[in-house]
Amino acid sequence: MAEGVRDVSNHLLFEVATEVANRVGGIYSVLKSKAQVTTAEYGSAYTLLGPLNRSSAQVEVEELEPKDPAMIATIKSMNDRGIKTLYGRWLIDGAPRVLLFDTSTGYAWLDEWKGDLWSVAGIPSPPGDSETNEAIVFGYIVAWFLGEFVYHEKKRAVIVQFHEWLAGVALPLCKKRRIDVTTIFTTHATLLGRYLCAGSVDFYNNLQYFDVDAEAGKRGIYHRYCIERGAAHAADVFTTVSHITAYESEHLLKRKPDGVLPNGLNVKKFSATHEFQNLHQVAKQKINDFVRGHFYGHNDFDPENTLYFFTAGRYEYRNKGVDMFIESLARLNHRMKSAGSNMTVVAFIILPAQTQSLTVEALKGQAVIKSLHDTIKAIEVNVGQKLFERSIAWTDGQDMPDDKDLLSASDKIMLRRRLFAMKRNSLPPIVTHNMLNDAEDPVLNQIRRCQLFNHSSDRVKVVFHPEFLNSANPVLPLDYDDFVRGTHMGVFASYYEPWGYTPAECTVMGVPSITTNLSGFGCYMEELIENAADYGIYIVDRRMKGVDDSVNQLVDYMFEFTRKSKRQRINQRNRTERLSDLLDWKRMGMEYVKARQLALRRAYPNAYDEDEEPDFFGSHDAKISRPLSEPGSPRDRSGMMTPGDFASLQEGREGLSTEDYIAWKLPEEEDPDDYPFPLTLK
Ligand code: G6P
Ligand code: 1S3
Repeated sequence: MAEGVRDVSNHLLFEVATEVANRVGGIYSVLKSKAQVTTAEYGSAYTLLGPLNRSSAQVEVEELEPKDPAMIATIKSMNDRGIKTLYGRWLIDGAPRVLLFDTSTGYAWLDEWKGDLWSVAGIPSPPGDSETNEAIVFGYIVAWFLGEFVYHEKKRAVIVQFHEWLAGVALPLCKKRRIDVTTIFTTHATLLGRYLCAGSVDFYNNLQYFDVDAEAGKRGIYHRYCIERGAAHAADVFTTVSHITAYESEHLLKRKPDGVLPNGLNVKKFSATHEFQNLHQVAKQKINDFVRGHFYGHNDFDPENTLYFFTAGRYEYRNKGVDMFIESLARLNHRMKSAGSNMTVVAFIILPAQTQSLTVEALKGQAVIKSLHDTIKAIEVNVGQKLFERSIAWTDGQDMPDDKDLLSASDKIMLRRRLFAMKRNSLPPIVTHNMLNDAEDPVLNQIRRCQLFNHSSDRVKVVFHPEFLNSANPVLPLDYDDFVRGTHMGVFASYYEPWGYTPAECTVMGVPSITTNLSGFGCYMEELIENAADYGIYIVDRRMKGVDDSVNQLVDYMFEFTRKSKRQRINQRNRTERLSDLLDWKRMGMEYVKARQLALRRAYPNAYDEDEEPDFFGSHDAKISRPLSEPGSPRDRSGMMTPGDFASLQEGREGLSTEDYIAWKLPEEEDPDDYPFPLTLK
């Protein structure tokens, strides 16, 4: 097919990733939350390609018959040669089409493909690395699919966007085989970055000096690194998720990204502010129930004066800043005690680790409180009944029914039993599960070192829940989103965080969060808002400060937060939630649109009137300025704005123009005094 013949305006889009309809981590969140805006733009011209994970696809995908002739012919041809596929609709907002390949049906060719990868791309693949084998088989199947697809589909241009190295093997193949598609590679982290940061190197100050091949070799990931680097270089357009990861990619992958595609969220706005505040209250009650059970026998702190902080994410102890979080909790505890604070902080650490089961103690805690609850309910009925009978029988001149006579002896015995069942000789536990490796677990060891043992005198209590949350959990029966809503603050002190969905999710739910200027999200917010802390976006400086100073800054933020009144917390939550439009895919997705425009331009320059390529990474120094009003609020700047406004892909001439961007205006502030719900204020 001659260059420029394909129809670029009526093009097709494929996105390739290993987390399509298969929840593993951040890429699943990207694809799932973005689906709505992408299908709104492309309709059935958009298909996601991924490996088939049967158990997850059973739940998330509804099988369909393909309608597009090229799709039908390609799937049939691959099925005829033994590759099993599942074509269908992903059952999420936007309902995008997905084509999932059963990679197990491609392993017959594994050795042949490994040899080919070495000869066409110089990428080695030593034996015994099943993750790499899977990436190779998936990559070859995707390249096979794309090659056949464009053979059948001769008219329309095809854009293929690949996410992360695990889906990147097809990229050098597309290039070598000259498959007539245009490609984008988006990396959500770099392999070397993740490994180096997890160790004890001064990563950011040495980025330009690393001997990348040697470092990858030392860590046994040279072949994986080759796939990642090969993918970055073979793509027509190379992008990443934040500026900090762009800088890292330039040095570690040796290609400067063409642009930054930040991650958005599918923001669902409530029509009134108080609705999300009510949800906070409802979810908080559920966390209160858990806390009462977990701390049975030691419930000497008032739920009204208790704040819930949490951190959550992939168990990368140093990269996700869990080390810094625990250290800062110990210092916060000391600070609150010294200041005679009447507040209590319960800090949750939600990191999936290897566990055997819930502990007996965790289960017992909930059971003990439930029995107490049931007993008191029964007593309530008895007392009510007695009071009613005494009142009916009452005549003028008699004494009023006396509350002392209302509790019967058997009620008292029942109550005594429950109270004695709550006696505990040990301290409330730190961890809710039996860990497979309790003695070596870094989180537990750090908690031991800092002696955060949940003593009554401690103002900071710790609960480590080493499993993802879900509403069927007998101990903490809440889904993650509901849990987040019920908390007061998320703390994500990351050292390595290309984007960071966790604080972004907090923001759209109106929960303040602390993040760092080493996370893509933190840098994005810092760029955009001068007075971010007023909006519940606290950013710890981990770039210019030493570790000790960063910890102290984190402690200051948390301590100041404990001193806020309820009204201040409510106001701040409103402000935080008002930022959520900033993170909506409706805005963030513009960078994806620009990347696709660029990919088309690069592959089919003849399809455009002018062949001058836009200026990538153009810089703007625009920033939402400090508010004129008191207290500070981000003011919409004059002109328009997207995340790309501060250095990312520039629009092509006949692509997007600035006028296409959505002007961002901070929603009007709602006065809490006007809320149709009672405020119990201090
Ligand atoms: C929401 C609810 C209020 C509740 C408040 C508690 O705003 O609508 O009814 O009083 O949350 O806030 P707090 O920060 O104490 O959890
Ligand atoms: C990566 O997942 P992670 O938690 O390993 O990709 C995410 C989605 O782009 C990103 O938010 C996160 O920072 C990266 O680290």
